[in-house]
Amino acid sequence: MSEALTTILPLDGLQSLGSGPLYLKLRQSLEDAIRTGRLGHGDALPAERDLADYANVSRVTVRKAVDDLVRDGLLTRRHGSGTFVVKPLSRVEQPLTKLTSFTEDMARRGLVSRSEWLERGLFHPSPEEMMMLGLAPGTMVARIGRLRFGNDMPLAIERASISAEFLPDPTSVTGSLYAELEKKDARPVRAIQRISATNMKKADAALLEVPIEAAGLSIERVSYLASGRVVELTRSLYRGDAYDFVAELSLGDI
Ligand code: 16G
Repeated sequence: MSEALTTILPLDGLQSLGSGPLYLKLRQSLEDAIRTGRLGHGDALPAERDLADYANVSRVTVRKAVDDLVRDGLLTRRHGSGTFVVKPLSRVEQPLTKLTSFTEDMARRGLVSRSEWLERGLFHPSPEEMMMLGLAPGTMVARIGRLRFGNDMPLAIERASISAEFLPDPTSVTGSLYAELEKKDARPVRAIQRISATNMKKADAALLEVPIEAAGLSIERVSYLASGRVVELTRSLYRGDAYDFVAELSLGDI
């Protein structure tokens, strides 16, 4: 085993460390390495087999220790690439009074935004899309599904439906959806947003790199043009540990 690993994880004598299950001792050693910074945020954990050999424990023990740390949000498993130390997030404060786009929100905070595509194309609308977007029979709907990142941190899953009348070619959206709609004079000017609490299901948790059942914010945004027509129906799932939505209240007439 590399010398670096012995400095990062001084596991010698794990077996002789007091009583209690081995996996808890290994968990504790890994947690100490993370908390003291010997294992840095974003660092990859050694492969399960290497860790088992190194710590002289079974792979089942390693898996249990790692599972525990994944559940507690200190480690994250990325499909195909391994297990990593989670980077702590500084929470994003999002005012609820401005109709801004994700790209603008990130830029205002000095974060670089990017997206990974989950879905992008023209589809026959669902009955709900027909109703919400006020679509005439026979018209198509553009669907834009994205995993959205701020400084390479997955922050939200957004699935937008837009009438094909306003977005006939969804592949034209390469960056900001609102910038693309603006080009077509169809950027929304008003929106109603509904936010509710949720717990992440397995697939969403994996995309957002959080433990299953982690807290999330489920957001539905219905956006309107000045004419009153609905232009966008977007369902989003935001990481609960990354976002604070802030509303300003004032004393109005009772
Ligand atoms: C925001 C909106 C979303 C909109 C997107 C456009 C919320 C909850 N959602 O994320 O409805 O589609 O911005 O962003 O705020 P874009 O112009 O960067 O693609």
